[in-house]
Amino acid sequence: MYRVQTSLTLLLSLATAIAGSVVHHDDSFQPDHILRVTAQNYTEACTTRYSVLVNGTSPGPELRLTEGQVSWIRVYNDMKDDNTTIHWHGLTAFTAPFSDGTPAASQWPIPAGHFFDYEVKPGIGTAGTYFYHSHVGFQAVTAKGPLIVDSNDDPPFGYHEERTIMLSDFFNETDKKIIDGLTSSPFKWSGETSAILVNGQSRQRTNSTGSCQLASICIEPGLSYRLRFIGATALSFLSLSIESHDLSIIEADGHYTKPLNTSFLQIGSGQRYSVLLKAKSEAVLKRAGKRQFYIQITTLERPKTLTNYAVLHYSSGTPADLTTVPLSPPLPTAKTVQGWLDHKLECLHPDHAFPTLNEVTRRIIIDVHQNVSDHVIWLQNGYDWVQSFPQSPYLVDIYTGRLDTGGLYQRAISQGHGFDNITRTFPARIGEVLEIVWQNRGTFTNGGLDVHPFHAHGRHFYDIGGGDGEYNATSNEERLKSSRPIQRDTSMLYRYREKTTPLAPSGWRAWRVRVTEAGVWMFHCHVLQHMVMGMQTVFIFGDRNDVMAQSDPVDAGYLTYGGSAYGNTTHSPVVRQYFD
Ligand SMILES: *[C@@H]1O[C@H](CO)[C@@H](O)[C@H](O)[C@H]1NC(C)=O
Ligand SMILES: *[C@@H]1O[C@H](CO)[C@@H](O)[C@H](O)[C@H]1NC(C)=O
Ligand SMILES: *[C@@H]1O[C@H](CO)[C@@H](O)[C@H](O)[C@H]1NC(C)=O
Ligand SMILES: *[C@@H]1O[C@H](CO)[C@@H](O)[C@H](O)[C@H]1NC(C)=O
Ligand SMILES: *[C@@H]1O[C@H](CO)[C@@H](O)[C@H](O)[C@H]1NC(C)=O
Ligand SMILES: *[C@@H]1O[C@H](CO)[C@@H](O)[C@H](O)[C@H]1NC(C)=O
Ligand SMILES: *[C@@H]1O[C@H](CO)[C@@H](O)[C@H](O)[C@H]1NC(C)=O
Ligand SMILES: *[C@@H]1O[C@H](CO)[C@@H](O)[C@H](O)[C@H]1NC(C)=O
Ligand SMILES: *[C@@H]1O[C@H](CO)[C@@H](O)[C@H](O)[C@H]1NC(C)=O
Ligand SMILES: *[C@@H]1O[C@H](CO)[C@@H](O)[C@H](O)[C@H]1NC(C)=O
Ligand SMILES: [Cu+2]
Repeated sequence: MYRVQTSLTLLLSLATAIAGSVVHHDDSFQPDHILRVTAQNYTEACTTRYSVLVNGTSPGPELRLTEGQVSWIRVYNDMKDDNTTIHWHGLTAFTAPFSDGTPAASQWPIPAGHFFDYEVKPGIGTAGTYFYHSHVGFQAVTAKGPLIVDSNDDPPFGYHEERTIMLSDFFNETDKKIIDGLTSSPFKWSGETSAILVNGQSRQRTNSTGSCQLASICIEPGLSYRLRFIGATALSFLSLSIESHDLSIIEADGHYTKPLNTSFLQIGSGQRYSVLLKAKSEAVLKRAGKRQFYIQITTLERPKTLTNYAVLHYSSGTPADLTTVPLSPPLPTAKTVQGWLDHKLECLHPDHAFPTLNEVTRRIIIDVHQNVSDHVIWLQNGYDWVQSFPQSPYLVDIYTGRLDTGGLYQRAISQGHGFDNITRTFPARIGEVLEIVWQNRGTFTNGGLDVHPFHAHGRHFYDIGGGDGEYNATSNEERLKSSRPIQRDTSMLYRYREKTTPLAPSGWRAWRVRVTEAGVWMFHCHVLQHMVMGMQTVFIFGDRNDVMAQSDPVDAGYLTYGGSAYGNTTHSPVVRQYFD
């Protein structure tokens, strides 16, 4: 299974030999940004809930980074009894090896009372819309915030101002109660989202008791806006439209696109879109006799549809009315559009890096289905993956030599699916081009189906489409002849029907990925409930030599839980500077 290849002593001596880049982040060190994670009672949607927060609010503060520039982000875990990590969603190929923020995969979590310095360097050309969130348990339902990458150059589209619109779910139960229910026998579902929050705000009814309000997005007549939508829901797949306003999509998951006009957006957890919105003129507003327009947001694919609102408000002497909630939806109630934007959205600039079928070295089919026995779990090729599965993080095990990456690759290839069932990982060699197919199948044993927003850490994938039934590479290749796939980091696996026969194929989503960055990258459904129920996988790119060559040996302080790379009140961390 695991084989010790190198002693820790050797690693330590190597680290000493190049000690120049191992630095003590003592009192003189100034991080570029600081985030403080707490757990406390917090009120959203007129309801108080014990929640994990960043800087005392949900969402936490917006972070702005500049492409090509190194940022150190210090994350304090101010909780009393829980671990945390922060993941830079969408930026993950641009973080130092231990900075991806995935517990059990790329790092030991930050223990209570400790802090960790994340080193992040967004690549040139990655200016766009991202977010940060905890990757521990169910914390990301509240512990998250917008992350915007700016460019030193002007954006390729003109607009006067921008607004960030972060969408999340409100669940009334605590994280602990939700996780306990999802992992217990008998199974207890979390319940459905009780509110859709826009920038942390939601009001369910005009007569709701409490001071909660609808979110207000305030704009000026005549100006043009870039609206940055961030799908940071725990569960909800949302459809969103704005009364009397059309939108023009210009960015998806950090990639500029050719403008595409639409009357609505369909946003899964983990996805982001920027749109241009042309504000109405003063004269048009006068004729219409109104200065505020509802943003109507509807949950899709759930047993019960929830419709919530926010307000697009044209500033004037009078404040917006943020307590009147429509009794019935002013816009038609949205239905799922299967394969929305597939083969339609195009890269703004021609992208010559798309891997053709000839370049594909391996196709990996990942069958996903729910399995109901004493526990209800989600399986990938017959196996679930949860944070408690590995005894120590894979990346740590690669550095210590506990994980034999050569043997791992051999096993995975010989077992047929490219999956190693001992470590529950998909290893790949640098230079490979993978075609990865997520194949939706009916629940064992009742045939139920669900939709899943699949997210990849590491280098973004080229999305080569989705469809009903079972993946057919030949017919998909025909389809690709007339389209230019774009890169994304999250795309939807649809279900096409609510139920089928057990294990029958019902929907697929296919990606192509160039294996370039050595490291440990989570590929998972972004629905927090599904993650807790096992819907996660781990890709290991490169072997031990690739990982070491890329990053040099690390200080031993990264290799143990609460090690010296993790600071606390009496200890300043010993940190390896990766980029500078
Ligand atoms: C978070 O709060 C800390 C102090 O509690 C502050 O120093 C820091 O600037 C805040 N972070 C952001 C991104 O606003
Ligand atoms: C949070 O509120 C609950 C219920 O009102 C209460 O029992 C608990 O003590 C509060 N926790 C904290 C940390 O204030
Ligand atoms: C925190 O993480 C450590 C290391 O993975 C683990 O042993 C411990 O149980 C975790 N603590 C909690 C409260 O989950
Ligand atoms: C939220 O949960 C608490 C405790 O379970 C319950 O008392 C309360 O009624 C719930 N509130 C809503 C709005 O569902
Ligand atoms: C609030 O309004 C809803 C209808 O929107 C009604 O069903 C409910 O009884 C009202 N509640 C109160 C406290 O008036
Ligand atoms: C898209 O919308 C913009 C602004 O509303 C308009 O100027 C443009 O002509 C539209 N493009 C197409 C292709 O319809
Ligand atoms: C799937 O469920 C069946 C019973 O319905 C059970 O026998 C089997 O062990 C389960 N598989 C896994 C991997 O849990
Ligand atoms: C891995 O798969 C092989 C071949 O299907 C099987 O014999 C073996 O029991 C599996 N091991 C584990 C740990 O699941
Ligand atoms: C796959 O698609 C090709 C081309 O459309 C078709 O000829 C072939 O029969 C399909 N294969 C299966 C297994 O359906
Ligand atoms: C702080 O970190 C140092 C070095 O890792 C460790 O020896 C010490 O026990 C830690 N203190 C606390 C309160 O955890
Ligand atoms: Cu899912």
